[in-house]
Amino acid sequence: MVGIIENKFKKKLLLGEKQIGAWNTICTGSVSELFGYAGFDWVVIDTEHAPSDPVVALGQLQALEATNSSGIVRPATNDTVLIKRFLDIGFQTLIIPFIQDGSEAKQAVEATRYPPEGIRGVAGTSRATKYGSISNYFKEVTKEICLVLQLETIEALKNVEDIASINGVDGLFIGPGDLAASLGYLGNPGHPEVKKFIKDAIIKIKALGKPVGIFSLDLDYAKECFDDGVDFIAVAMDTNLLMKQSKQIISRFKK
Ligand code: 3PY
Ligand code: MG
Repeated sequence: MVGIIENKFKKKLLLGEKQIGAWNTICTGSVSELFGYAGFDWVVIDTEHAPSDPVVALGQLQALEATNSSGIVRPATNDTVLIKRFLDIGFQTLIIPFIQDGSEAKQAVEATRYPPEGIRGVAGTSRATKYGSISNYFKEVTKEICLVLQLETIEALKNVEDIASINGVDGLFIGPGDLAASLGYLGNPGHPEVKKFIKDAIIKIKALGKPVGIFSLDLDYAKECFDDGVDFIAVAMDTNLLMKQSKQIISRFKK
């Protein structure tokens, strides 16, 4: 019998250690482990905006586990059954998109908890329990689960106090792409009005005592966000890196 697996990402979050991450949308373990070996603290295995599902994400998580990087899954939606499936295959940290209010936050928390605190279904020999080898899994699992909720609309930020007050919410994550759309600046997350809104949101979330994360491929802006108090930032995405680098190479040879 073995003990519960420590959630390194959550531990660092609680210690206030800043962490940088990568967004993995090319759904293969090769890319996940590449990001891990490159040295990112965490990697989001995206299934919201990527052609993926729990079967594919499992291979990506297994690949990442050979590195020092923490695997985080983003389910396509705040769905109890999907969340259960990702937990059962061994994800400990989840980032749930489009949380709009306290009741949706509560629903997400309950999906990650066994009764009586929640409604997670029970599987005794899942991969999460090392197929029944983790003796204290049911008792200890909650403290190693890290639930991050994405706030990406005006509505969500209006309800940020309610969302943050739900017990079991470990962190909040700003989605600049969707937030920009919600503010009327579709495709322009770098617009000054969006940045101003985000800055205020960061201040609000920090005042509520919650760790806050964000996604930004603009590295100067990402550094500013760190200075403003953001705890974890995704600063790279596989498709973006490949496309950018490919175009740069081609431009050396073709006008
Ligand atoms: C967004 O920017 O909307 C995202 O979901 C990515 O962080
Ligand atoms: Mg989004």
